[in-house]
Amino acid sequence: MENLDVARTLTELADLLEIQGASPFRIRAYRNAVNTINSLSRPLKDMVAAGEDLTELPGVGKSVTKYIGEFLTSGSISRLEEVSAEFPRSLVQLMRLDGVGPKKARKLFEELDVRTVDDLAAELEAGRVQTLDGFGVKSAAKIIDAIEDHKKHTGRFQIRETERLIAGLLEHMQSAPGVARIELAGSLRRRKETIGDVDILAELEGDGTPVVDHFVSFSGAQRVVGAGSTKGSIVLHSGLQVDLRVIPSRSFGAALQYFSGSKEHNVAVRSRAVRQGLRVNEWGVFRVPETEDDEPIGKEDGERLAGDTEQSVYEVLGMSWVPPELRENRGEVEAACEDELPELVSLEDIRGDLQMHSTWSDGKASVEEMARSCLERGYEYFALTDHSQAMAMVQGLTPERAREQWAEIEQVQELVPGIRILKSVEVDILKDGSLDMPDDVLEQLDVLVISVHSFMDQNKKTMTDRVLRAMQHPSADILAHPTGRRINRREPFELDVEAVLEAAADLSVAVELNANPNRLDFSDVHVHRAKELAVPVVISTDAHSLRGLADMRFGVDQARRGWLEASDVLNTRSVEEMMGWLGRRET
Ligand code: DGT
Ligand code: CA
Ligand code: CA
Ligand code: ZN
Repeated sequence: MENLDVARTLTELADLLEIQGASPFRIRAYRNAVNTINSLSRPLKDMVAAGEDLTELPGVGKSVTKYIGEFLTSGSISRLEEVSAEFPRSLVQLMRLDGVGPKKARKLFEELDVRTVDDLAAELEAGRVQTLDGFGVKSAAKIIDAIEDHKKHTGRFQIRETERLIAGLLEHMQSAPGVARIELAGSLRRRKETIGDVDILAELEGDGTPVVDHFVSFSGAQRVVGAGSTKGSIVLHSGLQVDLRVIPSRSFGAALQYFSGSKEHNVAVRSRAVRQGLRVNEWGVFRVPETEDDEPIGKEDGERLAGDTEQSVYEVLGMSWVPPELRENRGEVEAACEDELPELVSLEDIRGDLQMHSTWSDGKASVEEMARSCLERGYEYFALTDHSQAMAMVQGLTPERAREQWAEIEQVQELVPGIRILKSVEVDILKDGSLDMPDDVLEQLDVLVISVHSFMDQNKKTMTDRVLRAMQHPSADILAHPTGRRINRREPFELDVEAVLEAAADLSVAVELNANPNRLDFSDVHVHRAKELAVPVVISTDAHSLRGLADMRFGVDQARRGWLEASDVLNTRSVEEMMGWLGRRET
């Protein structure tokens, strides 16, 4: 059992209790415990085995400790079984749909016997949902959209989720017999925002059976899909599939190249090879042998030219080594042939973080804690961007509270002189494109971040006009999470991205690549276009806790997928250069 399985199950319990209408305090307690579990660096099962007292963990009480114990030994929680006798577990999926939530999920279940998302789709189609108290045509339309989104995404896992889900397996594979090394391939190596399945390669000469046996014996495997002498496949409890291939050293580079994909990249590489009289496969690069008749060619027939390393594979084809993030057949094959690949931005290039929240709005840490944590990360500056007052449910800043916060920032700046704290607000772009803060406050900010959080169902023209109007504000610096998408949860809102990027270039407004792996907004394709239009991109974590600051690497990965170099990313600049850019509109 992985910690993530425990967290998932406790979340399910909290969700079902919410549907049942249990005490909000209890539900909150379970969710707090889930947060703690998600940030643990050690497996709970090891902690329990070592006799540690889990109630000493923040947010973990007696009952949660009991549930964890039950789950680790039996794979289920009796309390969850009880509640699910009353409300089926499938209602959890239902309540997570945009526009549904716990109360409506319960109502749908009690009045229409809706148990699953499919049931709900059928009832909507039949027009029965629309007639329920508190639903109506408009909310039905919203739910229909949400179901569509939900269907599109089932089966793909967020990249962070994937990393967490396979952490235990990778550790398990460290003790596989005779393995020289383990590498990740596939979409995970290319750092795609979502992952279909995980591909793992193990380097080994000789018989791979013991390695595959070790792999399929992993305790987190729910079932074994297949097991042979050179490959195996398992499905984890979460439903995530993992494919293992065992590869001899002479072919390891070729296999890594092949299984890293993408398929489109590989096709382009291979057709280039064919024109050179060469053959590339997962075993190596070979000169195509002259054959009599139509004799079939074996996998490793012909003179072996390369294959032990990836570099050797690309080199023999006359190409530079291509960073995995670029392997999508978006021009990287041609660029690699001309030795014109970009020098991609890296995490070490980042010198500041320009979006984060503190306890002044919906963040969990104080200004001082955020400052010290950013300093520890080696940053030269950061912007504190609590929400504005339109976000009432998270205590968004009124003008008065913004000023109070500045006083605190000045105090913290004295306590933590090693890092420059930029005064900022993530100001809501209101329905009509005006900004949720008076100009006299906006003018005094060091940096102004603007973003849409409401009325996301506007049509494309209305939304685009709204965003363009906001960008025209003379204080606007950064357009944050520009499309509002939530990966696997909410589609981007309707927006003319091209028009927004052109305006950004004209108005000298930067666009954000929100590094939170739930968002990654702008996407790789969008930031690539930003680069073409010379629009500066800011990679920001939008952290709501100290831990959230660590999300920067996901943003950098996405930026690399968008071909960005350090010079394309605003927050690779030094504090002096950044202050210069922020003063760009002053004479
Ligand atoms: P995913 O799993 O949907 O997130 O995406 P990938 O790229 O990991 O795809 P996957 O797991 O089906 O295959 C891993 C890599 O193996 C893929 O990126 C390229 C290579 N590959 C698999 N099947 C084929 C194929 O039919 N033709 C070619 N050229 N390459 C393939
Ligand atoms: Ca894959
Ligand atoms: Ca695969
Ligand atoms: Zn936001």
